[in-house]
Amino acid sequence: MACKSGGDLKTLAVVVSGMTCNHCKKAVEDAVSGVDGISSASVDLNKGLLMVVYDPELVDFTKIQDAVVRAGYGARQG
Ligand SMILES: [Cu+2]
Repeated sequence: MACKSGGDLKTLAVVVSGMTCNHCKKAVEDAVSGVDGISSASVDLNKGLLMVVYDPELVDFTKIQDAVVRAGYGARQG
């Protein structure tokens, strides 16, 4: 491929702890969405799961985890 942008995006499931309501859901989604290389972040509040679509050349799990922790929640790889 000649074009380097729009590379292979990956999907990651992150188990997020400490979320109790839609405010928490939005706080986590907003925090992770703001990280460079994140294409989309959506929380399933019932499952306590964050689904992240990301560019592995720009961001890794540690950076995603940092964003979740800064927002006040816990994160581990699911
Ligand atoms: Cu909440």
